[in-house]
Amino acid sequence: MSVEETLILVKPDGVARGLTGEIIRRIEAKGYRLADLRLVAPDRELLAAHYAEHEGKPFYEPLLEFMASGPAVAIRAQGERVIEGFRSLAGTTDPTTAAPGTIRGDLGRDWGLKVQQNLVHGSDSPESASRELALWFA
Ligand code: RTP
Ligand code: MG
Repeated sequence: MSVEETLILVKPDGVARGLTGEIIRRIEAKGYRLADLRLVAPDRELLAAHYAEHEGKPFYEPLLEFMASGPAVAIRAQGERVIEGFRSLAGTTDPTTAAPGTIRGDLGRDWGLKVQQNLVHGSDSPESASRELALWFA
């Protein structure tokens, strides 16, 4: 058994579109446990720390602007191999190519949207998870 914790975010587009419940339903249906949950209006400092690995990339500024556009729901989720498992539930980064059955594949819209509007975030390693959980649940 490898019980892990991960940070899941329902990004501002997911909250604004009223998809928080549907996304949480999928997380719970998979059997993951919600250990903590909060609505957060992230400030620039939090977003810059969260996305430090992307600083300098062309999509960095639009990404921070989008993430500051409205509240996000931060979730501390627990489960066996939840880090990889949630990323698989989420689907590939770009919703236009994400597989059906995934959150981004089923719920992401394919016109008029930027890649960053992909509904959810999930930590990509145990190190990222502990770093990101400390930021969002400070
Ligand atoms: P996440 O970190 O949000 O779970 O998503 P990810 O691993 O699939 O994507 P990552 O490469 O870490 O990128 C972080 C977020 O930046 C936005 N992005 N925009 N080319 C672009 O315009 C572009 N590439 C990435 C997405 O919101 C992505 O989730
Ligand atoms: Mg990532």
